[in-house]
Amino acid sequence: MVFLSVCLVLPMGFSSGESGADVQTSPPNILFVMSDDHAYHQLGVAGNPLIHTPNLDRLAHTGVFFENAFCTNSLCAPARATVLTGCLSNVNGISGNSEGKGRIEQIDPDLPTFPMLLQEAGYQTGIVGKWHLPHEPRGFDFISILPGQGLYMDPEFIQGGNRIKRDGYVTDIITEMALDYLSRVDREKPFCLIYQHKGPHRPFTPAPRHTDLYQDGEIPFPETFYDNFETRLVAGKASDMRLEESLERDYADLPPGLSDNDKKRWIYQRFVKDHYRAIQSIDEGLGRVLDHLEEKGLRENTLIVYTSDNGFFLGEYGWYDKRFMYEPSLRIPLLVSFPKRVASGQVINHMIMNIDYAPTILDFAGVAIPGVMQGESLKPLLLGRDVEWRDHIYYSYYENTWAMRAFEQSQLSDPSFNFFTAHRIGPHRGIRDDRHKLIRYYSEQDYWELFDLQKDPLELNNVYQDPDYANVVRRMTAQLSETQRLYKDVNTWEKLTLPDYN
Ligand SMILES: [Ca+2]
Repeated sequence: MVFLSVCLVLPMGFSSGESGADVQTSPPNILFVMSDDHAYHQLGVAGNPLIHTPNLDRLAHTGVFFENAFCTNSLCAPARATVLTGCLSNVNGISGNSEGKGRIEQIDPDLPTFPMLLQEAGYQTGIVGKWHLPHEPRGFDFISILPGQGLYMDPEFIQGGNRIKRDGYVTDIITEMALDYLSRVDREKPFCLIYQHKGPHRPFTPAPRHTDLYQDGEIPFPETFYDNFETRLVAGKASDMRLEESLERDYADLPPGLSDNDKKRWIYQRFVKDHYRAIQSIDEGLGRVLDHLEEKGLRENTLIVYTSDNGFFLGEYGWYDKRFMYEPSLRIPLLVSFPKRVASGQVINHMIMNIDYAPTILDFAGVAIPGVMQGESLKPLLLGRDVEWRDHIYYSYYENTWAMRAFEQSQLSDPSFNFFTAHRIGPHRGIRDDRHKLIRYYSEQDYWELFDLQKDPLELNNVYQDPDYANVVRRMTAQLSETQRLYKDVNTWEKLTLPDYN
């Protein structure tokens, strides 16, 4: 494989780039925890006064809370591939969610992933929980994963080539698997455990013990709940994102006879509360895992990362789901704790992308970061060093590109084909700095948006045509082109192949 020639494994006992008092005595253990569709602001530490996340907050307080972490393609499978490879979708090969849709996609088998490299470096490696990629996990000694999306109650897991049904609630079972793995690790070798939840993904099912949480009172409605999309044409067309149009069928107990507005408000309350409730089990599970690591004396030398694959709209713009480059979908929670090396209680506001995780983990493990990885190690930031850092982040969403192209070329005989209509959101890409965000919907008659995040943090007012912003548009358009070249995200439209409809 290509990457073997570039994979330089440093001897165990020394970490890269360290000297003097910084020298490590043993490589760290890695615990990578990822939930599915956990929005950034659903954290106590992010300032949410309603949600109860004592253990996520505990992780932040014993480590670092990143205020500006972003995904690069807000969708489940692409985000997972990006996390593993440190590469954007256009490089790693996973551009959309593909299971059951007739597409054959996999992570480019020549690309290294951080678990593969850690395994080669002598780590014991395991993955439990959600995987959601169309091929078997590579680089793990132990695998127990949900098939596809998996089920919330009494789910099956794929383990050792067999399907094993487990009784109970999926988040609790995945936590038990993580605890079991941790109790069995060989203490003579470092471990890397990838511990990934299905929750709080749709259908947002809480554990039975949590169904009454947040029962009293009303979740405040977002300021943008009744957005009319006056200056955002593509967003205005995205009817599948609307709560009342997409989630009605999820709730058999929706009271009959409600007006459209009351229905929208009822669905909002129910779905947001269920989302919060599903996070409760994730938080409880994390608490048990942290307790276990502390009891076993493993906490100090374990690098723990908590994140979500993508952000989520929780009623903003009257929407659920993700996909768009707007803040609720773009921004992700990111907590990092490593007591032995990283000072606790830090808040870091540098702009982070999910391509940075793999390089960071390898860097702390003392394993050379392959040149093909597109992210940057966060290690200097975590160690409090003064470093040059990127001043903008990049985003590129692809799903449905092939379907839209096929439709335009009249190759789809049935325009109501399910995959085409579901979440019909055009591919788009853009950049965001600390003040502005530029988005290009390149298949929608080349439609552009510019937001002034300082004056308009809710992104309601597209100022792309405003003469006052002409210089910003000029500068950021050039910067977008440069960034596309940097990340090799050019001509993607042509690279995508059409599915076989027969
Ligand atoms: Ca997701």
